[in-house]
Amino acid sequence: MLIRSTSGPADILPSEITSRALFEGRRRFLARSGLGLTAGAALWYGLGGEARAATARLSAAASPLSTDEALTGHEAVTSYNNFYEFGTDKGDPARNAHRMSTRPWTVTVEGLAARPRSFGIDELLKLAPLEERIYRLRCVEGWSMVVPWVGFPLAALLKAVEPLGSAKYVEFLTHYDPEIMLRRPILQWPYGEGLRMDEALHPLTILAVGLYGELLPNQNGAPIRLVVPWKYGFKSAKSITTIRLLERQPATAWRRTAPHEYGFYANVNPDVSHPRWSQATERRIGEIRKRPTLMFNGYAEQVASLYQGMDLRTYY
Ligand SMILES: Nc1nc2c(c(=O)[nH]1)N[C@H]1C(S)=C(S)[C@@H](COP(=O)(O)O)O[C@H]1N2
Ligand SMILES: [Mo]
Repeated sequence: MLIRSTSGPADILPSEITSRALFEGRRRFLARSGLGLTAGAALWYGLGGEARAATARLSAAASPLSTDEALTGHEAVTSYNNFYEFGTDKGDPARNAHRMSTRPWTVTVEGLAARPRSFGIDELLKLAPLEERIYRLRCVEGWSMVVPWVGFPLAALLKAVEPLGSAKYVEFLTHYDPEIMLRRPILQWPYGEGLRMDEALHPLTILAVGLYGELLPNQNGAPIRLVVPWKYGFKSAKSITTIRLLERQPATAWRRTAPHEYGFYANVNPDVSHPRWSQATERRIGEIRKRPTLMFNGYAEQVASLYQGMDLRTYY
């Protein structure tokens, strides 16, 4: 359930703005007590020079698939980003992504399905019960975070369009607007990613619409992005507009650019180095000492069976 205030800043009392500490404390309490999560928080957008307030409360049930590791702070999660359309420095997306308008927004699901169709974003927010999924995110660059996403299984959306038996892969294409995004072809725009159908239907694979109980900030891929926790971050395409069901493996943005460095599978694998650096360890944002990287980012128990019999050096 999503409640959005249509009122302006004058109507919002300071007491209604839930502080982060309070939010976290309440979330922990709810998690401990086994109750569903009802997170309240207020977002302040700096738009066109004047501050505009919008309350965006996402109500989501705590998922048993969450990790209980310490969360990376909200500030780091929303200011240390990769979203190359808005620039290649970690701070660029937070500086520039406010230019993207995320309402109205449509996601078109097309290709090999019995009922292909488009979904408005508000429809997607109600498609399935929202859950809070606390997942590790590991970037191929060697840093990692723990993020409290709010979202729903991608499988719920795919089932709604009834994939045909011939659909073996799912392609994701994201928003590209040269008026507000980089024109230099650092990657081929729009950003594309892909999953095999069994990966796409896996219960760990979600479409996220929020984090920390709030609607997604633009720099994190508003209004809807993929999160595939056992794969490197680059699989988790942001600001999705098109989802295609295909018979053949789609091309993907990073693989097009550097096929020897970025494979289709992109499973977190400490045994297979990136050609230019090791993937054996990672630095959790906020920590100094590196920690060992776990196979499938720690989700081996749930996903290793998907890759049985595959040589993970060939299919990296
Ligand atoms: N559209 C788009 N999606 C993207 C990217 C991008 O450049 N463009 N970067 C990817 C990479 S490399 C990572 S590590 C994650 C980072 O997600 P975060 O900024 O929310 O932590 O987003 C992924 N999704
Ligand atoms: Mo990444």
